Amino acid sequence: MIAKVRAIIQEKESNLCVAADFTKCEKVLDLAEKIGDEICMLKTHVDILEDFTPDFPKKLRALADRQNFLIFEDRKFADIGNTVSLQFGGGIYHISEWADLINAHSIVGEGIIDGLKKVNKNSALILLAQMTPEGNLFDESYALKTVAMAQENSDFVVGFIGSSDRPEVLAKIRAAAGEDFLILTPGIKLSSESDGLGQTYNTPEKAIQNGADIIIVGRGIYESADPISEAEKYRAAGWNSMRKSANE
Ligand code: S5P
Repeated sequence: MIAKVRAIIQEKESNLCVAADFTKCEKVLDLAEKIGDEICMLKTHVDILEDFTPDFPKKLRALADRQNFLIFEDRKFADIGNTVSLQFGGGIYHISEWADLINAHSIVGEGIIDGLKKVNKNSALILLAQMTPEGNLFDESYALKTVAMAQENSDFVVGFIGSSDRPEVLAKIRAAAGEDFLILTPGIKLSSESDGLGQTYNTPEKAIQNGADIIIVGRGIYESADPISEAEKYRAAGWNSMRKSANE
């Protein structure tokens, strides 16, 4: 999966993942179609969709295959192995049928990885090593233990969520993980105002300098009046920063 992600990034010159946090399926699909050529990944929160039907992942899968991007379902699993296996494989969403990437909290220990693996089909797992909100409880020790857990499970875990808001910890995650894992950084905006709900924002340049492989952008793109040209701006900013840091 890591090779696949890196190949898409090179081919499309895009390390941009867009968070399509709409509450209607049609809006997510419409955005995906419009910006599909600009992104390497589309991130979904399937449980915020008010009108979900099994048709949604089918349509999204078709778009992803046609426009060559991956689907990352941001479910943030955080329960015992048995429960997450039911949440991942069953319920009404059947996430294991269609997601290329999923994520989970490491706080509950390795059982969560085993539970997800048990029902896994073709997905790869991202662990949350850090988060972006102000006042979060993720510290350096937690982040580095999360990296160690990933290294023990590298047949399934392919990367981490890392935050540019604590760059010194992110740098240690990068150093410990090496190039064998991907780091995805949310909390990205070209204009870095806050959202009034604790989200912290950094620019694409800063995130890449701090060690991110992939930038995750939500409202900066989908709330803009022209999401296509905004996605192109973020794509170019992320890609140029990546090339610049590769040459340094
Ligand atoms: O620490 C995190 C982890 C994630 S996955 N902080 C985040 O913001 N996210 C997700 O990234 C969040 O759930 C949302 O879907 C996206 C950020 O959205 P934005 O609108 O603030 O760019």
